[in-house]
Amino acid sequence: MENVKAYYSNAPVGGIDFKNKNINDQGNVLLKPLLTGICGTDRGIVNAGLSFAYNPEGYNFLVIGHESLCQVIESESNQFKSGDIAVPLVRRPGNCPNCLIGRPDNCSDGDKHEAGITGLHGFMREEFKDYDYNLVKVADPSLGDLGVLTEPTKNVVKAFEVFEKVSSRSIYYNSSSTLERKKALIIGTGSEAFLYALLSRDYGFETYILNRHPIEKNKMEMCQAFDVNFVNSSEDNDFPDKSSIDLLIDTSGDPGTVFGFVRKMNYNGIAILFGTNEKAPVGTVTGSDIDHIVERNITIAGSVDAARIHYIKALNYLSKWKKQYGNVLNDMITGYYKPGDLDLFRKKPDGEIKSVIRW
Ligand code: DN4
Ligand code: BGC
Ligand code: ZN
Ligand code: ZN
Repeated sequence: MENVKAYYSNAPVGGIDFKNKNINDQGNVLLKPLLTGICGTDRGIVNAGLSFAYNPEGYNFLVIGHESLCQVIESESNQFKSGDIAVPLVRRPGNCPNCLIGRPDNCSDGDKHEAGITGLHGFMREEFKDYDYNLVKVADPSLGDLGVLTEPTKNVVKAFEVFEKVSSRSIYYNSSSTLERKKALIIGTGSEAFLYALLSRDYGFETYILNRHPIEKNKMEMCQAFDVNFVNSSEDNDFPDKSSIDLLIDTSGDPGTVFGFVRKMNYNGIAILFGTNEKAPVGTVTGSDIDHIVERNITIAGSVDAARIHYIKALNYLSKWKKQYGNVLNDMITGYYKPGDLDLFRKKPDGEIKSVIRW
């Protein structure tokens, strides 16, 4: 069984040999990217701030781009035809038990790969090949360009799966069976933070999104449209006035900020750490912080990536939100750029929620 790669569902046993090959040479579907989203991970790789990223074996470079909306050009698969719109999966399984059951997002030995991030070339190229079992079809034509948000949204859907599992350890919902007046605080105001805010509202949380400076007009308007409250932590030190945060989601990776708010969490609170920032200043956790976490049964969980099911659910959420919020949702894409606009990787454009490259 050594070196045999097994894949879930209809995927063949003995799939990609990762050694000396890359994803773009193999597959039964030829794809052309339409849009590529840019995120904190891409900027981390380009600016040498992500130590876990590495090149494919045998290469001294990595093609980046993991948030892709593609069109099928040619297909030898009966599941796709030319003209179909598809989103490729980022993470490709290794051989651990979680990878073998279709949950490489929960890989138990780290022997997996991520396109455009860890050991596999990504999708920022004019065309590439992939296998049908690595592609999720975008069936709703009304989504249009918003299909490019499938990849970042899938992370959020998985993190809420973590929330559901942890919250089931005790009675977390109100006796009215809802989450009304339960407080969710999301740290950060980037694309992932706004997607978390949308899903948090969907669950019924009273939702707050936070940064340590004011946010631009377009973001304020988006908060209003989504019924989300913005907190500027540099002006409002007292938020929340008592320990009342039921769900804390961090997209900043800043330990000082995270533990500042863990101190303000409610009984049975759940904190999900999602942001990574190797350059963040060191934070302090005190004995009374640990006391607070223990005495209140607070859980702090990490969440990374997502599985195929979360991409499918992400597409359903995006279709639902498109109906609910109309063109406001389109405003999540704050800028279209060309493949050669390299400044995009060094500096965030003002008011950026999601910048995309149009091919
Ligand atoms: P992003 O747009 O850079 O979002 C980070 C946000 O955090 C920005 O709005 C920052 O504001 C804000 N921020 C930074 N420091 C603080 C602070 N001290 N207090 C409040 N807000 C702060 O990146 P993204 O939305 O694309 O991704 C968010 C994070 O999640 C990144 O660290 C990614 O590496 C990570 N990520 C993880 C996964 C996964 O686990 C997937 C995708 C992304 P400003 O500094 O821009 O003003 O699967
Ligand atoms: C991607 C995830 C990936 C994570 C860490 C994120 O930007 O969305 O799929 O697991 O980076 O590499
Ligand atoms: Zn990303
Ligand atoms: Zn694994």
